[in-house]
Amino acid sequence: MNRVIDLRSDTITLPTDEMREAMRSAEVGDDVYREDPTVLKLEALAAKKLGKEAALFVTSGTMGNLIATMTHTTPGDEVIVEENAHIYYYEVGGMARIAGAMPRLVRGRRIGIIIPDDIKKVLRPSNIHFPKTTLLTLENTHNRGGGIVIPNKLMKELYSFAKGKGLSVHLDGARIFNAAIAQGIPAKEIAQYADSVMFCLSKGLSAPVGSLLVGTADFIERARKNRKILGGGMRQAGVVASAGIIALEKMVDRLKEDHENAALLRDRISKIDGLYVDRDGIFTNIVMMEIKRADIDAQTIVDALKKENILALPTGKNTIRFVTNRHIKRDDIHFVLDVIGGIMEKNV
Ligand code: TLP
Repeated sequence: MNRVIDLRSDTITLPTDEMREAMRSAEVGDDVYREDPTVLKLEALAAKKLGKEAALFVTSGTMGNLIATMTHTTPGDEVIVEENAHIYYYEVGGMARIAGAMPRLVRGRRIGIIIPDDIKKVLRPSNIHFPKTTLLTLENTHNRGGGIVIPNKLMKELYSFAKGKGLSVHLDGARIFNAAIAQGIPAKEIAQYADSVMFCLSKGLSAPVGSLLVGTADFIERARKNRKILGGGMRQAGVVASAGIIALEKMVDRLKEDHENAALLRDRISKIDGLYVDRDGIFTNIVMMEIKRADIDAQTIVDALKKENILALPTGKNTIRFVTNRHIKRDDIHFVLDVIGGIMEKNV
């Protein structure tokens, strides 16, 4: 059977042999008592890399974002969210259901990028009838925005605007290292423009499980309590944290290769008649392809790709997402481009 070229997500990446070996021999203890040396090591490393005082190891990005919202807000508070943000779009409404927070959506000029003026439009003055607005969430890189980076200059502007309005800022930095590599800066230069950051080990960095929430020591202490409420106290979690340490120490720099493969895919797709990919911005390992022909939809193309052992994700009636990752090689990209070209010609 031919190898499957899986471009549905970077979450599909498998742990490396080195990770598996580290997991087998990890020194562990009960992390709820804070006695797991490997978790403590991962948390210290994460805090250092992101330039924050402390970190908390959590099961997933979704849990990290939810804990951040619970920790920054009081139930009933309003949270400012870009309308295509993962935290709003793909996290099962946990912000409302569990944190009890009310999202207030902001629309930018393009998916994923908002500027202070966009937020100004939805900010309310103080009034007896209004909820308290306490938090702004940002996402960098932006998933539905096709892996677009919020340029660091804009991060700075958004952060100082939010602080001026008395808001806390949480960054969904599931792919913050992609944003850092794409801009040629350390991740902590991005993280300085947020009070808390969640980032994932289990995406392009290839760890099997886990995300981290970073912030001030006081914030993380309160977040730890909220993690316990959600059942996220994980006991001998050093088994998986050990892979996370390798993810952070050894897997960041290679993200560049994923970006190069995605850039090739993006450039070539944009030359195929009937297809469109936004190229105006800084992009990373996600390619969001739009179909501009009425006679063919996303599902038809995804089904045709599957017949050639290529997996991609329809994200709307006319959009398909491709995510490059460690298992995708340059030749795979050429093959995928040939197949897409063929599908578009055959369906004329
Ligand atoms: N995103 C997944 C799916 O949920 C769509 C993917 O395949 O891209 N923030 C962002 C920006 C994300 O892209 C994701 C995962 C998360 C948070 C949630 O992380 P997990 O899956 O660990 O809960």
